[in-house]
Amino acid sequence: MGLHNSHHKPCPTHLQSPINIHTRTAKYDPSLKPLKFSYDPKTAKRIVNVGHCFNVEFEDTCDRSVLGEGPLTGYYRLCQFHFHWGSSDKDGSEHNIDGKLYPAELHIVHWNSKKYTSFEEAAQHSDGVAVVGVFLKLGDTNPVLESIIQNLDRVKTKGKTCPFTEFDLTDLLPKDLNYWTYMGSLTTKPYFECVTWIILQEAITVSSEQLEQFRRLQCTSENENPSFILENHRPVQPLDHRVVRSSCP
Ligand code: BO1
Ligand code: ZN
Repeated sequence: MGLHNSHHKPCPTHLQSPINIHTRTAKYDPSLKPLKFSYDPKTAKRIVNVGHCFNVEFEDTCDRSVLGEGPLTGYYRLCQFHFHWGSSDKDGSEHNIDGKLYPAELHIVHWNSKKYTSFEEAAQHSDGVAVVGVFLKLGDTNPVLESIIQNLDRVKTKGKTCPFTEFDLTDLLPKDLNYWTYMGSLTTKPYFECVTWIILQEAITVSSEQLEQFRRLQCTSENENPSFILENHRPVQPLDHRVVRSSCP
């Protein structure tokens, strides 16, 4: 009795992120629509050092900056973006592409404001959150990134904030908006399985000097012995039965 059930017992963490994306196994889905970014530069608010990274926060009390279409049903409201990086330029991204890591990865975080009233509520549902991932590859100094990095000495330690307004996030995106998509989780605590991941296939550039500025941020508060955010990327998690879909053949 019950033996026939033993090979599909419930698994509490089967939709975790990040993952390795095996590009040849990703399935082209012609029903996937192009992404529709509609960001208002006036919703940019401030930069916060949260200890494990820095968040660039946006006003998210109304649908002024939203992401729609793509794999999504309805519109998702922009709330923040942040980066993941590594202790050297050899690694740092969370998602891997065919086993390869990029030096950093941008995450643009949105929540389903049609169905839920806050990020915290949305994060408890599988259709609650949409994160756009953009890889950073080594190259020339990125001038748009530079406008953010210029402010990092004002949020050197954990808990510090500084105003950051009038920022057009669409300027940070690559030209080609083709993507891979799959269902997964937040990559930090509380690791909720609430995320429609949308990983852009084209990377943007970052210079080695700019990555060095990320590593100068401190995970400690002003009154503590300084310790630095040298790396903040989670290792890849099992894909299990999930299928990664591609917006292009
Ligand atoms: S990520 O994009 O999967 N790396 C990710 C991981 C954790 C969060 C967001 C994105 N955390 C949440 C916090 C909330 C906060 C929200 C928006 O970010 O748990 O407290 O409101 O900033
Ligand atoms: Zn992230």
